[in-house]
Amino acid sequence: MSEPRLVVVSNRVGPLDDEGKAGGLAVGLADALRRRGGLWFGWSGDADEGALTGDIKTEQHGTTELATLDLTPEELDGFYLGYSNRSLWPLLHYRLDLVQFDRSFDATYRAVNKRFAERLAPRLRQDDLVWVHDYHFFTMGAELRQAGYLGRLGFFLHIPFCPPEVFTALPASHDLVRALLAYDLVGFQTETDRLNFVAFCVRELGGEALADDRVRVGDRIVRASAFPIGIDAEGFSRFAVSPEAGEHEEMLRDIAKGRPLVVGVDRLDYTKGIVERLLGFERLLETREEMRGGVNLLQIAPLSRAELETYAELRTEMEATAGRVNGRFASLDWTPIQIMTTGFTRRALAGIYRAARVCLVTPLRDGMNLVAKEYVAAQDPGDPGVLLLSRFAGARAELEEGALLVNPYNPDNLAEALQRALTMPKAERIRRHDAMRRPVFSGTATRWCESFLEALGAVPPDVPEEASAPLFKASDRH
Ligand code: GDG
Repeated sequence: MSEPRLVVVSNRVGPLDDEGKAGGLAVGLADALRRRGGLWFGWSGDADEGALTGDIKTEQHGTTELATLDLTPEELDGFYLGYSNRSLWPLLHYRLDLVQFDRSFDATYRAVNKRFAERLAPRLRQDDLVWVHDYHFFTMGAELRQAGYLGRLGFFLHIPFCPPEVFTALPASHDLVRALLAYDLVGFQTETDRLNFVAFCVRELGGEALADDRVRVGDRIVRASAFPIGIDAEGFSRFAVSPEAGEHEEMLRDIAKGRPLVVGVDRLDYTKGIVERLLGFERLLETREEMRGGVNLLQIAPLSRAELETYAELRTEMEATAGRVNGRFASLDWTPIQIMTTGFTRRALAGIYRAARVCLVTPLRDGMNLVAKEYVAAQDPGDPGVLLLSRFAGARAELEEGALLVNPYNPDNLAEALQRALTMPKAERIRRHDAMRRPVFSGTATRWCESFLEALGAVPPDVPEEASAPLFKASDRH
């Protein structure tokens, strides 16, 4: 029997190639779709007044179809910038201080989930595997059920799931988790996130934790498991020895004039702890005179969500902090911190990682953090660099044996770990890198997809055998 068709739903769709400047989610998913084909459905990235009556835009790439819808300008504000990124994103990253609630955001979020589900449903077959991604689409599964889809439905949350004590601050918290229970399988990055979700079901909804990762709420039984996302480690390590990577590596080594390079690579986001890491670097220079003039920090921070005030403020704060530290410590032939807000190709990025003696991955909270894994994959195993990793990154669960774990809120701890990394003997660097290579090269993006889809495929379909025809005969052009 042939494999069931894979249908992926995520806010942004594509790119399918691995060369783009896409964020973590696209990097992982593109791989699965390139391999097995299917349908990838989501937002086009465009806002248009006529979106409510507009056609689905489709593009065929080999065996994969990309299908997208526009948002209206009001939906862009309420669904994407509003509920998704002003309410859910900070909340799930434990940042109650930054959360904004607005009843209109909430209504628009649900309306977009419903509209997208109603447009997708006619294209579904009952034997598909439908895999919905991330916090933009918590209620999509329940809406697909409403629209008549009975087949297998999975959901994966790429960002953390905060403890119930934090999540209940959201006025609609109960409704959102109940909506999640419409999925057959709910996946998280780590065991911590999974347990937070289960605790919500038990304490807030009167549910019960069952064996085999299952949870029961009323008459619904759902499986909730951790599936840590990975990268295409072999592919990325090949990028690191490509000519383009080599040029970047060489250029950085020339500029550094023998000084070790410390690198940070993050979308400019307050969850990534960029300012905190600059303060840790400042503390290093402040307290260890011998480091002055002897180390360079390169922070690559491509802009994201620039329409939101908090992100614009963060950019100002990052630049001001770097400027202040540079003003304080620079000499005629040395500038301690270099900030870049433009992105690089993935090959160039791999070369930059390889040139760096230390990589700073210091999020205040992060679902996984793929940069940590990319850095490991890009190293020369015979002379690798050191990963400084936040204890609050999901990647900690797999990499803590080899990384130097840090508390990003504590500049003294960052400075101490930086000094240790910069002076670490080669044998220890090799041993630590080796301990991280194993999980990075075995827990790949492909493995992540396979294990999620295997678990989803194991859910008994709720549909009769013959029901593999489209759900509705009507065309979806309405
Ligand atoms: C979410 C979760 C989870 C960065 N700068 C450039 C560039 N990047 C790429 C990195 C990496 C990706 O962006 C960032 O991935 P992360 O995992 O670090 O973070 P988020 O974007 O916040 O992703 C996260 C992820 O989803 C997957 O589930 O790990 O916790 O927050 O791949 O390399 N890529 C290029 N140029 C750049 O300048 N080409």
